Amino acid sequence: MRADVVTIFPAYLEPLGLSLVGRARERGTLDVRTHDLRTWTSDVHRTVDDAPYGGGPGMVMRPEPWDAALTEITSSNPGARPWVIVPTPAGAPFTQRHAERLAQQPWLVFCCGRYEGIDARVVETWADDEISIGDYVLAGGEVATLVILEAVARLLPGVLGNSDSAAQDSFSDGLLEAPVYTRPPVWKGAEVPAVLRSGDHGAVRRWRRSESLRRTLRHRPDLLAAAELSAEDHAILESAARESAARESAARESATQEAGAGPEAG
Ligand code: JEK
Repeated sequence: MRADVVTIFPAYLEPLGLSLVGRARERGTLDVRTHDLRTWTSDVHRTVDDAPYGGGPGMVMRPEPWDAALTEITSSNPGARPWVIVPTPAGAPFTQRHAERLAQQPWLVFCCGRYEGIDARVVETWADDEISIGDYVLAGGEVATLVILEAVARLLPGVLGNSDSAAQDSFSDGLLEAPVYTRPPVWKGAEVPAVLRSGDHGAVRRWRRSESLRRTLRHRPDLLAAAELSAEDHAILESAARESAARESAARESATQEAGAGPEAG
C-alpha cells in the first residue's frame, strides 16, 4: 500500500517510522510519503489560511494550495486513482469496518487540515471519505491520520503475524475483550485467576465470555444491543446488573452514614 500525507507539519508524522508501521515500511508493505502543503503555495509568505466567509473565529485553509498538491500527488501514478481521506471533527466515526475497507485500497491520500479546517470546496472535490476519530476536538488532522494509518497498517498482509492477531479481531463478537494475564502467577499479592491456569479449556472459554459481558455492560452498554446473546449470556448480564445495583446501594448507604457522622451533621 502507498499512503501520501499532506500537512503543514510533516514532523508530526515521524512516528510512522517506528514500530509496526515502521516495520511494514521496511518490508515494503507500506510506502508512506509525507508532503509539506506549503510546497504548493505561490506567495513569499507561503500562506495557507485566510479568514472565514460569514465571519466567526479562527482561520480556514485556502483551496488553491490543496488543489495544487492533490492534483500533483494524484497524477504521480498514471492510471491509478487514490482513495482520498479528510480527517475532520465533522466526519463519520472511524471504526474497525473503516480500517478493514481502507486496508484493501492500494493507495490512500490523507489531507491534514489545521485551523478551523479546509475550504469545503476542496473536500467536496477531492474527498472519498470524511472521517472523525472520536468526539473530542484535536488541533488538526495529523494525529487522526496517525491513528487511522496504524489501524490500517496492522491489517496489511505480512504485518505482525497478521493472520492471527488481525484476523482474530473479526472473530470478535462486538463485545469488549476479557482481561489478559502473563507470568508471574502471583504479582504483588495479586493472583492470576485460577481458571486460566486450570487447563480446562471449556471453563476458560466460559470465564472469558462472562468477563467480556461484564466489561461490556460496565464500559459500553450500547454494544450489547447489537451483540448476539445466548440465554446463558443474558443470565450472566442479569447477575452482573444485580451485583452492581447491590454495590451502588451499599455505596449510597455508606455515603449517607458518612454525611450523618460528619462535622456538618445536624
Ligand atoms: C482535522 C483542523 C481543528 C478545531 C471547529 C469543531 C465543534 C467547532 C477544526 N476526532 C477529531 N477531532 N478533531 C479532529 C480534527 C480537528 C481539526 C482538523 C481533524 C483540522 N482541526 C478544528 C475546531 C473546529 N469546532 C467542534 C465546534 C474545527 C478529529 C478528526 N479526525
